[in-house]
Amino acid sequence: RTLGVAVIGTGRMGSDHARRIDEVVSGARVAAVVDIDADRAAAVAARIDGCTSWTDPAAAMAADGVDAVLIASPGPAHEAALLEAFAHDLPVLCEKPLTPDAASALRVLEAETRLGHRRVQVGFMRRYDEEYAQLKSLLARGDLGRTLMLHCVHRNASTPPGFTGQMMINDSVVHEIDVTRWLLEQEVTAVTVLRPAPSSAAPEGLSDPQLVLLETSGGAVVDVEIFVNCGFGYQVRCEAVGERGTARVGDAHGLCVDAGGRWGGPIAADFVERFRDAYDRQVQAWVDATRRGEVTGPSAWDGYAAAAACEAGVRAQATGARTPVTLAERPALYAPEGR
Ligand code: ISE
Repeated sequence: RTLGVAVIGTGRMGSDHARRIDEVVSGARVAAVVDIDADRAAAVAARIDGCTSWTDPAAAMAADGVDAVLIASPGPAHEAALLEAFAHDLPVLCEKPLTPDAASALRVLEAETRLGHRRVQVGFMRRYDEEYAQLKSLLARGDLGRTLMLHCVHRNASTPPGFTGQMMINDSVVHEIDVTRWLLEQEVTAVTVLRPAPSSAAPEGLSDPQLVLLETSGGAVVDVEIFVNCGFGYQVRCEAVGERGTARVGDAHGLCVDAGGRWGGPIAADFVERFRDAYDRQVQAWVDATRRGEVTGPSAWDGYAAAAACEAGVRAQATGARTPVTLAERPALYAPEGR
């Protein structure tokens, strides 16, 4: 039967996901939307047939026709919504970050472990990007030998008001942390952050760009340029350096025009544009698995491990020191094949 989804949070990602479920994804409908801003929720609901609007996530989850929950509220609101979804034993797609710190992510992990079965897929959508999926298969086949390093670039044209240095780690670099864990099938063991003199275009008080170095349990090293006010567009690149060759994703492969003594092509404006297909595939995969009674994709363990690495990253930002990552023991529920 068609899956009735409650979308929690109708900001940028929540309203885009509601549109996606309504117009793109098959097998699901938006049964309810929730926002602390009642007018904003009502405006989204008004565009969707049979959709109700709420200000309280718990009330929406208990409403008729709600079979599953998509959480797209700000990170600090995720823990309460996840625990409420567990209380109703509802399947959840939770936008990243799972929660903003390791202790709260661990509480979510423990609550899901008490349920005894997986309920959460975390919104690490790069795993559903066509190019990243190809890179993952290539590395898994072993053609390039062992992966020694990843060089990553993560640039946003600009940041919304209130975007902080901590968010550069928790909301932005969290993607490279997940990509590193997923591609290499290793944990992040230490984080170091270097900060060049900030760009004069950086908002007051934001040290932008930064260079984040990740070390992994298998001895790989990953560098991430995070530059969230680069001004010229959205770029995400990743080059894997193996023992026998390298492989790279994220070069713009759109239309390339040679004319007037120049060559070049367009640059995506933002992540909604760059990762549109990945978001579509991610939500469709969640709906399909949920209708089969399964939970697949990035797990609460992946969300927790990323949160622990982010927490070390935020500390490294503040101290300038190389900061080790400590992880709790991995419960049997999260066997590695979930990757
Ligand atoms: C945002 O929350 C995302 O998830 C984007 O992928 C990232 O590029 C951006 O920096 C974050 O703020």
